Amino acid sequence: MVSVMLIVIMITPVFAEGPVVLQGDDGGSPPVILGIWEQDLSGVLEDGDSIHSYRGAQFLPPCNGEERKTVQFYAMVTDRNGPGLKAVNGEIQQINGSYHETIPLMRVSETDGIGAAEMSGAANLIHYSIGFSGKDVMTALRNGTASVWKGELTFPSTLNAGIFTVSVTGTDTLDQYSVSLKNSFAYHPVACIEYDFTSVNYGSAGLGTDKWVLGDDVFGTGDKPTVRNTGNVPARIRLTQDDMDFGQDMQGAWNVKYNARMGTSDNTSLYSPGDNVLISEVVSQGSIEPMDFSIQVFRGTGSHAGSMILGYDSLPSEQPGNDELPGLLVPEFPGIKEFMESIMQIIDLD
Ligand SMILES: [Ca+2]
Ligand SMILES: [Ca+2]
Ligand SMILES: [Ca+2]
Repeated sequence: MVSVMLIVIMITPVFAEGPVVLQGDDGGSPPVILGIWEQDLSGVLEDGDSIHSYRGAQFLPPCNGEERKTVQFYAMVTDRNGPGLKAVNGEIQQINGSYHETIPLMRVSETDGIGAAEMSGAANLIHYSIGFSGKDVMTALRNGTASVWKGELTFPSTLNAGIFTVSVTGTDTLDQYSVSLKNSFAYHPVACIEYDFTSVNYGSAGLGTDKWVLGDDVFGTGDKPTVRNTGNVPARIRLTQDDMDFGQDMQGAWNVKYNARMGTSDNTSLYSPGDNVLISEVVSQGSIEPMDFSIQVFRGTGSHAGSMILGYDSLPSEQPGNDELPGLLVPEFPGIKEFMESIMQIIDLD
């Protein structure tokens, strides 16, 4: 009896190919998740860290209207049963959030799997199970003792910014579960402010009268100004206008004044040319708000045109506790073209 046990122990290394993990018994040992990662469809694997300065994945909202955010989940799995792996599942949830999804991962072809693993490994995205190196895992993928599995999730761009955890588990044909492997990714806080107007036409007005252009809550009716936020944190609008060449009087007072308000608020911001105005109302993520603008001319004649510059400040996430989360970096320059937008303003004096 003792000698038989010894033979088993000695034989095992003789048949071993590659890392120790790939050895098992006749199928009775559970699968092992060797490594997992997340990537997006941006072409650079993670649009929140395109040069891969930070370990793991950092993502941004698409900032493109109704477009949703898609994240792909990959796992590299081994089991002595090889093709007898039955299922691989991912559980994704947001820390301090209500978002919680469980998705199946499907096996991808060996060629596709190896290609994806090489790219994500080079981008420092992969979280390996303790005891396994990238080299171990690549060897296992190449000799066919491990396989790559992939799942996908698409969520609204306006989902709160924050940290998401990913937990992947595999099952073999004997219904034995692997230990789950956990990772996390960041959905970076970015407000995506979009306007449906490229000009504000005050029309014709008399001197000294307050002439308003009223917005609506329909995005796409540019003659009635509207702003929306398709990002994942709230924002406040900033704006400044030039003097449309109305100039100043002898005492240095401007010959024109402006006013603006947003949403359903009665709060208005009265300002002069060159003032940097911060609208007090907040554009929440996912909301569509009307913007109203007015002009009052004290001295001048004829037609005037000028420019208005619109910008915004991102506000902290509405997600409670998100400000305490580690590793949630705010991109210094998110590369959003709407960050500052210059539009035309026009008026005809009666
Ligand atoms: Ca097994
Ligand atoms: Ca990264
Ligand atoms: Ca509109």
